Amino acid sequence: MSNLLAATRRVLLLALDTHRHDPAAVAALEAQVSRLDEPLRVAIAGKVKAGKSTLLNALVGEQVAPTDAGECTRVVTWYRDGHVPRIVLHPHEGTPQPLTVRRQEGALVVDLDGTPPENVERLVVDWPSESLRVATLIDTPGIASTSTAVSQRTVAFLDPDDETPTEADAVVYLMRHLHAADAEFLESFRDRGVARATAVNTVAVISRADEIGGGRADAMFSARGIAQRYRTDPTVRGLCQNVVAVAGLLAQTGRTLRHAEYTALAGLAALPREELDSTLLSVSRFRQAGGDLSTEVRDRLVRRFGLFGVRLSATLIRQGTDNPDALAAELVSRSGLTELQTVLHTQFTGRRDLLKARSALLALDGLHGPRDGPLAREVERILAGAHEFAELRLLGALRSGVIALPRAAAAEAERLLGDAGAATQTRLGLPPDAPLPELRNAAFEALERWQRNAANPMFARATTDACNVVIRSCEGILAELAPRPDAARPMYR
Ligand SMILES: Nc1nc2c(ncn2[C@@H]2O[C@H](COP(=O)(O)OP(=O)(O)OP(=O)(O)O)[C@@H](O)[C@H]2O)c(=O)[nH]1
Ligand SMILES: [Mg+2]
Repeated sequence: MSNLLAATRRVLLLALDTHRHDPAAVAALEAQVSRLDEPLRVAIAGKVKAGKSTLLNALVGEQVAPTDAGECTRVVTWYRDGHVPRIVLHPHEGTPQPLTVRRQEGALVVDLDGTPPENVERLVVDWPSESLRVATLIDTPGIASTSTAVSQRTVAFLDPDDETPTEADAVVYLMRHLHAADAEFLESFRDRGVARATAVNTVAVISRADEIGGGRADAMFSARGIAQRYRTDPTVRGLCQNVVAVAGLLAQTGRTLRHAEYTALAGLAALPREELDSTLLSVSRFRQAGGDLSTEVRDRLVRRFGLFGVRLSATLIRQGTDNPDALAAELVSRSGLTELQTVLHTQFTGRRDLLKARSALLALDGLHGPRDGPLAREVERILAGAHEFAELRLLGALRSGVIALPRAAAAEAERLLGDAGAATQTRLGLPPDAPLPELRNAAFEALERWQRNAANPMFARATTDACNVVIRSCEGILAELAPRPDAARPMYR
């Protein structure tokens, strides 16, 4: 376990002792202690029908989240790794109750068993899944919906301004385009506590990317271009860590492709090209087209692949993708899912301990108690002492433009602070297999460069302070790369 997590656990135990006469506080603190050992909690948020549940399914690789209109899309649902499939409904009041686990056409069916959605605090789905072992995923109801009560449930769940501390350690925020409401929403869950004004725990996704530009063949290319633009946009940079374009439907279907679907698509691919192109101009044309496939099969294909996905699959099969596995892999690779997984890995799971510690300290911060007692001092000591938090704060400041550095220097600072990933090689901008001497050299050069920056008399005080944080990161990297004097000694005696 990292030092930071160990320190966080100590301070939670100290808090437990301080609040031992307050049962509510004890329960809240005990939950925080066990949360430290759990997988990271990642919430999927965004507007109604942004494609949240579909993307969640794509990440899990199974259809566990209901994606059509239905009451279950209106409650917060947790998906955790578990030995046996199980669904438990947690009402706002009363005891949790198990629900029946049922599958229909390969998709999990969730039935609230008569409980009105507004009475449900959350659903917890346990599902055996490799993907969920790394992170628990939380599907949230759409925001800015016509039903404001539903929006409020999501905002209440995510917004640290609320009385309750944040339940999620990180957020994937989906948007189809950058509407004003999206920007407002991102603003609304900017940090107010530990890492003020950073968007360290948010990744944005341009969702349903295949629909961009009316679903033309180059939709994904355009979507990647838009993501790239957002990534460098100063406002967006201040709100989230990264922006990725993903066609969740392609990814979900790719990961759950069935043999019969491949066969149907292969049949379409065998049609004369002009005939196929013309039937695929619109959903209604495609539904009404003659040929071997029934309307029902065509409907299912459109639902599962989207028009873009049907077109793409037929093209791929024509170009030689001659089996279901190859088609599935191709769909996933074109969907942008792999890119998102990489980003989630470097930005979230790679920073697990830091994000966990941050959530726990936020929760402690929310507990009412003396601000100057030993507990408050201990929290302060961790916040001020842990260099990871200094890095986080500076990243936030750099991203939001509060600290002015020349462009190239700012980019290097962000990299050294671990913006693109905390691994030493990534921080130094070198490939993962770079040899040790090269890594050391690069680290020394970076250190010297930032020492010179720190001595620059033209820089404002805040900028010089920022340089000192980067220097500290360089020193950390060098310490990491130094031969350890005690390396030969056994770890335990
Ligand atoms: N073409 C296309 N359609 C998509 C994509 N993702 C989702 N959809 C469709 O959009 C509709 C809504 O998808 P969901 O995944 O249920 O969206 P959601 O954000 O969970 O919706 P709510 O929970 O009701 O707010 C469904 O009909 C999906 O099939 C995508 O990447 N491409
Ligand atoms: Mg949904």
